[in-house]
Amino acid sequence: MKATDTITAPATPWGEGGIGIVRISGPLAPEIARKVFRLKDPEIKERYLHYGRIVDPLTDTTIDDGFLVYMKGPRSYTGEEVVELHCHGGPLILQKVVEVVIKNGARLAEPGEFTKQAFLNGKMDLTQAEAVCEVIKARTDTALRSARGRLEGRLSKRIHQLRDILVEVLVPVEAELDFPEDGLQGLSEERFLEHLSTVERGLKRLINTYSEGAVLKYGIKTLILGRPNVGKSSLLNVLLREERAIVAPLPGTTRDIIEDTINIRGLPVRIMDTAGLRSTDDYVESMGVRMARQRIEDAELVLFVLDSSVDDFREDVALLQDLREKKVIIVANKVDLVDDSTCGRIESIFKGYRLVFTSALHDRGIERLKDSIYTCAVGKICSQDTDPGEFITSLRQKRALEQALECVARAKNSPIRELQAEDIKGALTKLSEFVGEITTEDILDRIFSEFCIGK
Ligand SMILES: Nc1nc2c(ncn2[C@@H]2O[C@H](COP(=O)(O)OP(=O)(O)OP(=O)(O)O)[C@@H](O)[C@H]2O)c(=O)[nH]1
Ligand SMILES: [Mg+2]
Repeated sequence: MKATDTITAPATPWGEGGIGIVRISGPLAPEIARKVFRLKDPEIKERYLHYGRIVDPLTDTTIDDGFLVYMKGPRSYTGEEVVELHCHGGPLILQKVVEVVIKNGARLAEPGEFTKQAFLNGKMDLTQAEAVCEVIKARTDTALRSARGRLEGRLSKRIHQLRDILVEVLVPVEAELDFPEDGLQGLSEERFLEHLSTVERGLKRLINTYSEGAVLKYGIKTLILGRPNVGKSSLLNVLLREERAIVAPLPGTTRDIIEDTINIRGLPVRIMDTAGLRSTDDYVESMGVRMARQRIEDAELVLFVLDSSVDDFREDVALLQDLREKKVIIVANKVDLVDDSTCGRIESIFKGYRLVFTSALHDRGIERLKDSIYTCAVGKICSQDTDPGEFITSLRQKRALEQALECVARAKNSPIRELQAEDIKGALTKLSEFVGEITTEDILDRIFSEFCIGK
């Protein structure tokens, strides 16, 4: 992207709504606004809501009436000259407004390009830019709190703290390299190692937040699998607290994949009910079974449901063989129909598995199942004192921190000062990459292409 480009896109979703906003950002924004917006006021004022008409200046036809707001750069979201045109929220209107803005000098923004401008203009660092998308996509309170924290810069602050410690130790190390006779001026060897250990611990702690951060961001893809009639759809309904899927006493009821999202202790869980696994002559049902099997590879967690009241679990055991690579929770359903000794037998048959007894019909064991899903997804229950605003959420972030950690560990153990200095500098570089002070076009493209148009 050239810094001089003026870009435009609808900032509100395509669809029908009371208001639709088209954003223009770049040096030509005020000039384009003057061409396409007829206002009653004598001139465009900064941060003032002007009423007027959006027109095609070539034909002088009115496209819509609405408001114009001008935010003078750098005091704008992107740091550039920004104009917003607020019109009626119809897809055709938005399309026409964008077209006329483009005809008068702007180009269509790429996904995430407004935020990319903001990043390039120093309005936010890279972790904050990534958090913009996460705030928009958050589906649970915890996910939102986590993303808001990063947007406010809490994760970046933590990284800067670690970096400050590294700089503090690098200065005397470099001084010693220049003046070996003076040693590590003002810093004992123990303090030096202590500082490096503090950074090491801080990095490890952040790296460990990835499993929680990533599931908060993406949700966890959970597949309900099992033989026909074991109560898979009943389980989906009781987890969702609504009659989402048809439940019937006949095997082979569910054919399509039924998907929804539930909030389990703040975790967004994307849950899919599937057709009962069996070989069948029914054409449609067999398609459903095939679809269910195809989803296995993609699933991050499988709730394998079985009917506790049957005598023979050999088929369940066989089906579980295909799930060896997966995180599995065995849901022994219909526990209302069996006694304790049967439960014991089931426990011994499925020893080594995570197992929860439920009755979807009588709403029993469901809270325990939720706990089990939560622990399985994030590895542990989120403790009260961890701040989700400091969670890392992307592999990019995780890699940078792991590489920084390797450097710090090497520096701690290296007997040679020169190498220690190099490793400390290496760790500093990785932390700079983390917050985006050092970056490449390639990385930026990858990050911002995840955004939607207009952000
Ligand atoms: N007693 C008892 N019956 C249950 C329980 N859960 C489900 N059922 C009953 O079992 C039957 C099948 O339930 P579904 O939820 O349709 O089972 P499914 O696994 O989705 O079945 P398919 O879609 O055919 O594979 C229904 O009659 C349910 O009412 C339970 O916990 N206890
Ligand atoms: Mg079903």
